[in-house]
Amino acid sequence: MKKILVTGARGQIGSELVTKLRSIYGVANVVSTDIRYSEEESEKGPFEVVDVTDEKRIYEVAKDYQVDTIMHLAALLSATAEKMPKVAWDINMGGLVNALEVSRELNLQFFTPSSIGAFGPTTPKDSTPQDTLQRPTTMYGVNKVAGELLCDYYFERYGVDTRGVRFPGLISYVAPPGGGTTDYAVEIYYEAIKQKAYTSYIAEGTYMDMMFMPDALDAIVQLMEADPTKLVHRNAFNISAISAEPMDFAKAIQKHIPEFQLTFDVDPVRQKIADSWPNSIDSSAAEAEWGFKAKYDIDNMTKEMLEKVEEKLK
Ligand code: AKB
Repeated sequence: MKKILVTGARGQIGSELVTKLRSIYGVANVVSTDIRYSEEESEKGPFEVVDVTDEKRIYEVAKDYQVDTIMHLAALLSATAEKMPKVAWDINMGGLVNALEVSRELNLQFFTPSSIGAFGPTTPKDSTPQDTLQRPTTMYGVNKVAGELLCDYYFERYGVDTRGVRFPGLISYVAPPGGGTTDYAVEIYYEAIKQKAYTSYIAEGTYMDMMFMPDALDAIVQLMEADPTKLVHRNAFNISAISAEPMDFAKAIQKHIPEFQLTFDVDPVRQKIADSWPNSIDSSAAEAEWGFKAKYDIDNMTKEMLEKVEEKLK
C-alpha cells in the first residue's frame, strides 16, 4: 500500500489527483499539501500547508506522515512563467530540487510532470519522437527540460525511483487551469455553455496536444505502478490523446450546440509559445513500456465536458 504526499494539490491536476489516489489507496494514505490553506480540503483528509521552496517543511511533513512517495505538482505554468521568469525559476526549479532532495533523504518514489513545453521550435513538429532535440525558448520549457534531466540525475546518481510524463494541455471541468497556453481548450467549453460563443487567443490552425483529465490521472497511477524493469525511459514519457486546433474544438462543440460561434483575437505572447511547441507528439514509448492508452478522443471528451460544465453552471 502506498502513502503519498502531493504538492500543489489545489491546482488543476492536484484537485482531481488527490481524490483519485484516495479512492485507490485510502483517504489516510494521501497527504494533500498546498501553499494556500483550505478549510474544505482539510475536511476531506490529511492536509498540510507546504511552500515547496521550503525544503525543511517538505521534509517535516513527509517524515511526520511516513510517506513512501512524493507526487510533486507545484509549479507555474507557461504563460505565467513568461511574465515572471525569475519567480518561475525559483518555484519550478527550487521546488523540484527540494522535493527530490527529500525523496533522496527518505528513500521515496517520486513523480513530477514534464510537458509538451519541454520541446522547442527546432524539435520535429509532427509525431515528435520520445528522444529528440529539446531546445525550448520559454522559461517554462527551460524549467521542464532541466527538470527532466535533474530527475534522471537523481535516479542515476542516488537511485531515487523518479518517473514522469510530458503532459499535453489538460482539459477538465473540476478545477480551472491557471496561466497556461493551452487553457483556451478549457475556457471554450465554459463559454460554449454560457454564451454559445468564444473568442480564442490562439490562432486558427495552431495544433497542440491535449488530453482529458481522467486519462491523465490514469496515466500517473499506471506509470507509478509500472514494473521498473520494463522502463527504458523515466523522465519523461511523451503522452497524448488528441492533437487539435481551435476549429476542431468548435466543430466538436457544434455537434451539440449548432449555433456555437468561434472568433479569434490572438494573444501574441501565448501564440508565440504555442508556435514553439509540437503539433502532435508520439506516445509509443509510454505504450510499449507501461501500457499507456487514452480512452478519450475529442468527441467523447466534448460530450462529457459540455454535460458536466452545464451541470456545474446551473
Ligand atoms: C501550459 O499550457 O502551460 C500547460 C502545459 C501544456 O504544460 N497546460
